Amino acid sequence: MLGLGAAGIAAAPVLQGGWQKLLDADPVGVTGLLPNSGGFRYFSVAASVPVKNEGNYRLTIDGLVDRPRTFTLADLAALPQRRVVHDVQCTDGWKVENAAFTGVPLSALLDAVGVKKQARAVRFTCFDGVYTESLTLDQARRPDVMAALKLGDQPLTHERGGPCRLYVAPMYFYKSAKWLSGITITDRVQQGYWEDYGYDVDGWL
Ligand SMILES: Nc1nc2c(c(=O)[nH]1)N[C@H]1C(S)=C(S)[C@@H](COP(=O)(O)O)O[C@H]1N2
Ligand SMILES: [Mo]
Repeated sequence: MLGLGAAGIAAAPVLQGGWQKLLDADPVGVTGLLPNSGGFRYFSVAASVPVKNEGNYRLTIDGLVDRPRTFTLADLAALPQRRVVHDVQCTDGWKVENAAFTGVPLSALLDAVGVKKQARAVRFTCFDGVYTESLTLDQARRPDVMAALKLGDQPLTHERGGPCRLYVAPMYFYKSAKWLSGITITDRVQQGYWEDYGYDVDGWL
């Protein structure tokens, strides 16, 4: 839809209602035909988001840890990767079946920095400067929770939250913070962006 450009944006207020109905019904799989979407719909609560790449991307892990550390994209790519295939589901009703995310299990990152005994939760921040999320430490250590670098075996695009996003396979997609830039280990769960508007902190599918 973004690819429709200025003409599309000008027509959007008129078209939006019908367009959305078409997407929701998806009679011929039209969402899958939108350029590069793969069935995903673009979400961002920030008006604009900087583009980051191998050169300037950083992921900082701090808080209740023994060895706070900043990872480059190369650091993350050098760690053992896990591929998880799972259905992605947004609370808005759209769904992508059998999405394949690949990345570094969060448990490996937690082990790398050494989590202190009093730690109970993990807070995630993003380089859009706005979005936040959180998990309990037990949830964060699940094998199907990762700092994802790839989708469908291709580098994660900016639109999908690249170069690195959180992916929490067993929960609604709002838990999967895009443009991940910070992980802070805390002593309690601090609710995230959408949870301040009433979403469940435990967003199990
Ligand atoms: N940084 C950031 N992460 C985010 C969001 C957002 O607005 N900003 N939206 C969430 C919601 S509600 C959904 S459904 C998914 C959408 O991801 P997509 O744009 O790759 O489809 O990202 C989640 N993570
Ligand atoms: Mo969502």
